[in-house]
Amino acid sequence: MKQFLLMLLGSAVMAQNYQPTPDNLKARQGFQDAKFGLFIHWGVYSVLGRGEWVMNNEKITVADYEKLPAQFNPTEFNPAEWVAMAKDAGMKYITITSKHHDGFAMWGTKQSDWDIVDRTPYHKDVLKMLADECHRQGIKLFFYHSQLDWHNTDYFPRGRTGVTSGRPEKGDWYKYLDYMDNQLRELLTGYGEIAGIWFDGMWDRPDADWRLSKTYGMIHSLQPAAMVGSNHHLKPFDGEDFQMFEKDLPGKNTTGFSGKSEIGALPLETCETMNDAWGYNSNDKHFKTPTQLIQYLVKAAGNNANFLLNVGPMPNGKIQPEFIQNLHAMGEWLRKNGESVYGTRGGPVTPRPWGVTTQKDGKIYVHVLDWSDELLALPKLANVRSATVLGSGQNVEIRQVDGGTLLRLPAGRDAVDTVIVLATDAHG
Ligand code: FHN
Repeated sequence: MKQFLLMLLGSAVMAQNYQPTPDNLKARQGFQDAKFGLFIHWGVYSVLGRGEWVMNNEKITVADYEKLPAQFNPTEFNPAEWVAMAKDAGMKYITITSKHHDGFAMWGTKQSDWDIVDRTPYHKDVLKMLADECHRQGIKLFFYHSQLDWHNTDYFPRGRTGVTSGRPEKGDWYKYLDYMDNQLRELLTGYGEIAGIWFDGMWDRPDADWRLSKTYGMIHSLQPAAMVGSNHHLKPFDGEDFQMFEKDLPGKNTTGFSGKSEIGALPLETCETMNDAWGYNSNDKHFKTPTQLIQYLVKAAGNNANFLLNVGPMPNGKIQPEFIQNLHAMGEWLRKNGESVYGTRGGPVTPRPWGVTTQKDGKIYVHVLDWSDELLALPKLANVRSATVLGSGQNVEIRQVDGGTLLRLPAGRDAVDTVIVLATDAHG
C-alpha cells in the first residue's frame, strides 16, 4: 500500500510538472483526427500459435520458453506489405509490440540478449525495418511496451501472473525499472520519430512503485511529441497523453477489461481483436465480419474515440488472409464514407441504440446503424439548414418539432451505416 501511495504522490508531484509541449498538443489533435490504427501483436509466441499468453497459460518455464526463438524465422516478413495493407484499410497509424509480457525484445536491444537479433535465425531488427517503412510511407508508429515481464528475474516481487516461470524468488525491482527505461531509451533514440508508447501490464502489480514520473519524463524529454498511454484500466495518470480502453467503447465495461477506467479529458482510443486473439492463434476462427468492424469504428468515432484494430502475424511474417480481407473491406467503406469519420469528433447527439453522430466543419453526420422505422427523432438541432444522404446527396426531409428534430430516412438503407449529413449554419 505504501508503494502505491508513493506512486500516487509521485504522480501528484508530476501533476505540477507535466505540461505537454505545443508539439505534443498538436500530436494529440492529429491522433484524434486519425481515428483508425493497426494494432500488431507479434512475438516468438506465434511459433506455438496459441496466443501471446501461452507462456503463462501453459505454465511454461523460462528455460523451456527460451527454446522458441530458435524456431522463429520470419523470412516472409515484408514491412512494405504490412504498411501498404494498413494504408489500404484506411489506417493512419500502427502500434506494434516492441516487448510483450514474455519480455522478448523485437529489436536489437543492448540491455540483454533476449531479443530477435541475438536469439533467432532471422537476426534482423524488425522494428527498425518497420519504423523505416512507416517513415517512408508517412504513417505514424507507436510501440506497445509491456511493463510486465515474465522473463526478467529482477521483475520481483512477482505480480498476479508469470508465477510459474521458474525464476528464483529474488530480484531487484528498481534494477528492473532501470532495465525497462534503458530499453525504452533505445526505442526513443534509435528508430526515428516515434508517435508514442502504449504501455500495458501495470495491472499485474497495481500496488507497486512503477516510477512513472521518471519513465514518462524520460520519454517526453527524448521525444516531447511522443504520446504516452497506459492500459492500466484506471483514470489517466499525469504524464499520460491519451487514454485507451480495451474491447469496449469508452466508459463501458462489458468485457471486464476496462476496470475502473472513468473517461478522462485526454484523447481516447479503444482496441479490439479481429477474432478473439491478440497474438497469432491458429485455431481461433471466430472472425468478426466487416460490418461488425466498420460499425465498431463508427461507434468509436461517435464516442469521440479512435479504433485500434489488431492483427497477430504468423511466425513466418505473413498476416493471415482473413485479416487482410477484413481490412480491405474496411478500406473500401472508408474510401466512400471516410469524410464522416476522419477528422471528426463525437457528435452533438450522444450514442443511441440506433447509432451515433460525429461532427466536423459545421457538419453533423448521423450514422444510422440499426433503425428500420421511416422517422428518426433527434434532440433539437436548431441550426440545421439541410439534410442529405452521404454519397448520393439525396435530400432528406427534416422537420423541427417541439422538443426535437425529425428526419424522414430514405427507404433504401445501407446495411452497414446510412449516413445522413446535416449542414448547419456554422458550415461555410
Ligand atoms: O495482457 C494483455 C494482452 O496480451 C493484450 O496485449 C491486451 C491488448 O490490449 N492487453 C493486455 C490485456 O488487457
